[in-house]
Amino acid sequence: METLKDGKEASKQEFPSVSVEQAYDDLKAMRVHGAGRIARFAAQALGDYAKDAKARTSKEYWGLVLRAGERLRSARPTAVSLPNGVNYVLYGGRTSFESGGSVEDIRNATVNTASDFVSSSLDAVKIIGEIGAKRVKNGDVIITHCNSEAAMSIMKKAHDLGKGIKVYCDETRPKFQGHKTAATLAAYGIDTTLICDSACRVTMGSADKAVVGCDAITVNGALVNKIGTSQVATIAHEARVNFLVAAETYKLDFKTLAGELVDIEERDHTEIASKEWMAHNPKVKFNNPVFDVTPPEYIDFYVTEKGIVPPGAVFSLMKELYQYSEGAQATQGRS
Ligand code: RI2
Repeated sequence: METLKDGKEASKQEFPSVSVEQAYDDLKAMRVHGAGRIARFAAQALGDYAKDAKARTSKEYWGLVLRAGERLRSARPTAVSLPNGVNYVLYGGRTSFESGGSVEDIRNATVNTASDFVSSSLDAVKIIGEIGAKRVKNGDVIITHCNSEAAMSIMKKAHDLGKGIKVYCDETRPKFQGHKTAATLAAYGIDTTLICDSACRVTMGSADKAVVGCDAITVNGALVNKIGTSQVATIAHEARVNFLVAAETYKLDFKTLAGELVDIEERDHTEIASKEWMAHNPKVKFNNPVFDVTPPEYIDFYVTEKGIVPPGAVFSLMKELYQYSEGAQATQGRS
């Protein structure tokens, strides 16, 4: 526990307190990554900003908070957890603003909602582990992709239950987040093997399940996740290996309900070739999309904190949770 300025004690924060601009830079440069982590990081930064922002009127104060939220939301386009997390925090402040709250009322509502979001996000990852681990059998061999806290929560819980699992992590080029997953799972005591991405098909022959994380879920139940996920899913489908997706419900992409497509982030080309190599090969062009789309037919089910959700049930879940979306707030004249 640490002691805050006002003398109250608080649990240690997951991230250091930073300004909105610093948070934007950290998100953009992927110094903080992982869909759940970036949502919590942005929610915390927005809550911290709301705590200290100075304004004479409620309208002025709320305008500052909205602009800070907009800045954070724009840092990364694909992982919908980021705008959803920010929108959730704004939902609290907006309710107070619209009911005529004072600056202090809106401040408290925003700060409290930010902290609610962070704690419910951490709870969701834990619950996903508990639910997902029930679907893991003793001795299962699992293949995973990239670095997902929610997916690892399932594997860690299965390990805690003594299920004796073995995990293959692929490297996940170009940023090699699979190395982080392998290091984390091995340190946790799980039998872990790192493979290169192109060894996925060879390895799938001995796998019982593929378990991956999620950056966004579309209205038709498709998964948007780190580039290469759809290859893992296609290979799992071919080998009749179950494909499970660990996803908190704030990864539902509500704008797909209104017909919009998910914007796939294209990152710097130096992630796939050095500047020196580029200079030696000036005729080569580069593409570096960092997410891809796995169709619902290749997904057995999503493991969410609300339970198991088959891809065909995503539409109903979106409707149930729509009130928290940016679209719902805009429709109600709240943006
Ligand atoms: P959790 C990551 O994106 C990966 O694509 C991972 O599968 C997904 O977020 C979900 O991660 P990035 O931020 O929320 O590394 O489960 O681009 O941790």
